[in-house]
Amino acid sequence: MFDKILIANRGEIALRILRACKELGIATVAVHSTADANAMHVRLADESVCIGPPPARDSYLNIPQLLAACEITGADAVHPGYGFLSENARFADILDSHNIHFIGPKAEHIRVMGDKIEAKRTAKRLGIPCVPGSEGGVTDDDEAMRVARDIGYPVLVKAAAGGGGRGMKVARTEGDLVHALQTARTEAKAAFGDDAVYLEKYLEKPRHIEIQVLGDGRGNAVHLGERDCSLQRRHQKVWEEAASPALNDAMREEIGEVCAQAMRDLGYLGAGTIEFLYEDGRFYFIEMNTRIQVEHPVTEMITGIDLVNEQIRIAAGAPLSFRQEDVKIAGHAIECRINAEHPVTFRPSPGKITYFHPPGGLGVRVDSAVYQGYAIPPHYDSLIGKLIVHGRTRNECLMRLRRALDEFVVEGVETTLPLFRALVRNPDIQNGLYDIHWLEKFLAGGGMGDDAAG
Ligand code: MV4
Repeated sequence: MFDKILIANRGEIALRILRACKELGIATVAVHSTADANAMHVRLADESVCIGPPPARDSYLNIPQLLAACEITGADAVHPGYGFLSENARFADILDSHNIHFIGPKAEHIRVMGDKIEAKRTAKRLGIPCVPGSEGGVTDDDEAMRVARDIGYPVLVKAAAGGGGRGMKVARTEGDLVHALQTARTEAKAAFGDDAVYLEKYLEKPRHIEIQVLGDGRGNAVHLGERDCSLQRRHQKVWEEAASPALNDAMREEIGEVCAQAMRDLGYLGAGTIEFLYEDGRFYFIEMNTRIQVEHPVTEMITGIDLVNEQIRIAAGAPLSFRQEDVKIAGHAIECRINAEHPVTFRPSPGKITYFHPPGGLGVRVDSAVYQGYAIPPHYDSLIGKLIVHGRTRNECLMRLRRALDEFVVEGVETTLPLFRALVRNPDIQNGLYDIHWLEKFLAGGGMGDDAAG
């Protein structure tokens, strides 16, 4: 096992990783920018190193500084959390060349999944169902038109280097397609330095359902069920839940086993998420994430499995601590991402938290790195914390969530708490009747009512 882990992240995920390390008896190193000198992850770690000025590219993304911090402290492994360097294959390679363990998948798998065309090719080869579309990238317009005619309009042009919704264009007619290809290529080149694009059938009203997997890198892999992340705004997840209101046990087992078998065949190591669009009873692979995700607690709450603990143990060469047949899904969990943003305009609201009272009680978990008197810096994402609630049934979970949201008090900054108080009382949400467009329509249609006045 590792002796000392450097946590190359900040905020609530840095705390989440610290907690897992402490429970494994592993010493911890926090790194921080000058803007984060008073951050909770710095206070709770055994040691800390300042790695640069506030902009992430100069601190949390600064590889030479992170290597120096490992060298100074003698850390033998790095946990990247999510965002920042978590899906940077070069970082994994560089750490390896310095004999420092990267707590994450093999660099080759990070690289393959980072290229959306390669990811889809790999998924298809492994027997994972994919959205109908071009075999690999499309280079000329005639070829694109042939593919589009074949799969039928509407089609979606996606950037190979994209992901998370960046660089996508819908084409509803042949005329649209030529234009969509042109703009998608230009935008992809400007944004990612890679103008490769591919074509997919555009699904009109899918849900976003993702499967959590864990592999030991030696052909053992399991799935931990799904998370429904359909409630998003501008490709930012807002509310995540497990189980998906759209699936039954048989469907879960079927898609889960396809994913677990694919990860066995790939020799996948670590935690991963296989993202699908789900429409009319069918799953369509879109992307794979090779990191721990923000919404991982939802899976932890329904399985009782500590995903970060597993990540650390697997990276140190240990086998998985359980088998597929040991995984039992119990009850329902919902996560709300509470941001320091205006609940209607979503304008970021950094600043000092003058009062902070998180909810508690049975089935309530708050993953947060803020405290009363803490000043949220303007340089990073606006996540204040995640409220995760568990119940024996979805209805119990909703009632408990309503109670927990009403208990939660944050003063000094604007928060998205009022949005969640409206969502938990909404009939569509209560009935689980939503797709990936539901939240944007709710917000555009004045779903927040009088709160729109501010
Ligand atoms: C799609 C799609 C419809 N059809 N692909 C957006 C983010 C990226 N991960 C994939 N995305 C989509 N891909 C096909 N073939 C619709 C979306 C999409 C979306 C997906 C998940 C959650 C929210 C979304 C919001 C808009 C579009």
